[in-house]
Amino acid sequence: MLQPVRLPLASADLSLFQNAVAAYVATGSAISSSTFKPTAPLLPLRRVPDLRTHCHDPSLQGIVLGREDAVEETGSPGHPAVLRVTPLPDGRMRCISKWLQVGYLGLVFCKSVMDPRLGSYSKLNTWRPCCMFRVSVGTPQASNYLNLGKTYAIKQRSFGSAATDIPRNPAFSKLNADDISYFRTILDERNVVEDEDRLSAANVDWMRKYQGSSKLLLLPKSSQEVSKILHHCNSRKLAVVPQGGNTGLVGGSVPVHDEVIINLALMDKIVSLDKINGILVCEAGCILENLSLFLENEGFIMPLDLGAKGSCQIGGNISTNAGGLRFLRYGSLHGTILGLEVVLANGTILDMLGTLRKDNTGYDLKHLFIGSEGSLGIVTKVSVLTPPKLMSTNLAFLACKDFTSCQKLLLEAKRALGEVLSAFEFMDSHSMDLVLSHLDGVRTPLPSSLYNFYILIETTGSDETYDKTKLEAFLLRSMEEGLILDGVVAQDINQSSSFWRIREGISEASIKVGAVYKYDLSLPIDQFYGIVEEMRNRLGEVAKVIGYGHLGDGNLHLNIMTARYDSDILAQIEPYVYEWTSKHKGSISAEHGLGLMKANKIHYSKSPETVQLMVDIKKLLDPNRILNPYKVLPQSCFN
Ligand code: FAD
Ligand code: 2HG
Ligand code: ZN
Repeated sequence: MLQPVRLPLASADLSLFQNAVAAYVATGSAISSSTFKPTAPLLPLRRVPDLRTHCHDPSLQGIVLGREDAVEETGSPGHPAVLRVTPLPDGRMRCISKWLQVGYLGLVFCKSVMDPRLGSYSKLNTWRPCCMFRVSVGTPQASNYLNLGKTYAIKQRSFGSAATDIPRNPAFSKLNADDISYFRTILDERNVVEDEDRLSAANVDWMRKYQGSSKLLLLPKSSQEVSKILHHCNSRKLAVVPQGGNTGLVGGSVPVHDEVIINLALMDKIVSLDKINGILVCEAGCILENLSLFLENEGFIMPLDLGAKGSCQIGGNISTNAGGLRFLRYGSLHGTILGLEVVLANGTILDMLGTLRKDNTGYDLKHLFIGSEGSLGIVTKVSVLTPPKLMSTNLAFLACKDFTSCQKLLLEAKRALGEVLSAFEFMDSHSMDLVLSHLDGVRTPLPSSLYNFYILIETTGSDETYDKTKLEAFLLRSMEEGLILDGVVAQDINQSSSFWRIREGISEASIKVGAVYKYDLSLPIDQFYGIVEEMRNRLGEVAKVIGYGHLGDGNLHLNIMTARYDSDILAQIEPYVYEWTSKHKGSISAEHGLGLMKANKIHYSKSPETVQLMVDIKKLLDPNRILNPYKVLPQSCFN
């Protein structure tokens, strides 16, 4: 059993934090009073679930938190950081990052302090904030720790990014001083960001695979501000990239060239909750996990949950039509999003923010924006139908001998568990090994490397005894039939978090190996695992190939990891993987979208006539094509 370490955050800690900030500011280094307000009220610690999964190692020396308010001020909007740090004997800190991003402000809590003269540690009775830092890339000078007056480096791993050779569209203007002056008249000055560190964070994606060179990040606070920005950009033909939490996996959320980045992190207000019907209205920059926590207090849940919940924004979720872990039970966002407010390329604010379950008056235009990846408009407000929170949840972690057993188990689970089945997630033993070897503190409830496939089955219902009995009877029967070889049911919330941590940690582990090629395929269930085996045979020793995903939705995540990005390896993977998917009547994007990565591959999943209609819609809504250029649709369609 994992033993969480509890971190009390007393008000004294908070004032120490403020003192540390003030001291840091006094050194005159990268953080200045214009980029960070030491007197800003600090929010109560909110990421308890993450702390729980990160703090089970009793030898842990410290925790770094990118505080939401600090993060907002330091240029990584929407990316709270939860990092583990262990001091090394020479006084440097080793960081095991979860969301380490350039531009983060971090705070280290320690139970021991290093005496710089003796080079040893004295133990403290309580956790206390001992230093803070700001993450930037490269040299030690650029990456600062303030710890008892010393500066330390954070080593960031870098494997280079994937090459993209898309020429800049010459029809776009270049940003000039007048544009910046204009933006300063419509936004708060500090929300017109030219700071290099903050821009480097916003220019690179979560995988550090796609990188742009934008010179401007805008942080609007209202739909009217978004409208004024777009109106100006459209009349000046300045290209823009809408950005949410920047957790997208297809290169859609970062510029390709010098597009202006519009990040909605400051539009994070909850507008209303209809407590009878469970209809939530909020701004698009709300972080998914914050919405979940808010709703859970009110007796509801978000119909959507995914591993990036601590950073992704609901506007980003809608724009990618994210699937995630609850899709099996609550379905697509096309069903649960009741209304949207969207700002069009020319600045028009389109009010489609209905809160009705049924409304058949004309074309339901909101659907155009769900999954359009910022290419048709910027989503600014959202109305979501949220299901009631049910009190009884069970989670089983199971091992299966072969893929056929997994497949049969899914069918049986649907039949036997019916309405209480809420997730059916799948991973192969290679995925499990990857997590165990790259993420600290993750432990498997079942012997690893003994089985080939693992399944997580979750049930959610309203009657604890009934639900448990139902699940146990199903598990027993499946074991007798040989569909399950081994399994364990979580006994408490800590155990379920640790089971979920394995499945949700696969993405995080995949970017630690080196370069990663990610494919997110919808496939008929009988073909689901075939491509993983084929790729493994095809690539041999040069790559690690893993398969996992939302088996209950027919959605495979095929991840291929190599030491570095390499065009020869890519040529062995693509177009093979797309051709295979198309041949088996699958889709080349089940849930992550096309972004930059697959804009030219759309024809593997859509007919020429369908693509042409999409191009016509794009031309109608965004005639200057300023919104997220080079993404989603092939450039050749516009020539
Ligand atoms: P971003 O990454 O910032 O943007 C994504 C796209 O949406 C871009 O094209 C951007 O231009 C556009 N966009 C963002 N905000 C707006 C807006 N307000 N208006 C218009 N366009 C906008 N995805 C899944 O579907 N299921 C999963 O289970 C899942 N798990 C993940 C786990 C991890 C660890 C990670 C890193 C990613 C995962 N993803 C998953 C992918 C990603 O989190 C989702 O695509 C998410 O919905 C993106 O939200 P975001 O706010 O980070 O958007
Ligand atoms: C998941 O289901 C996400 O874990 C991410 O969709 C998949 O990283 C990936 O390839
Ligand atoms: Zn997924």
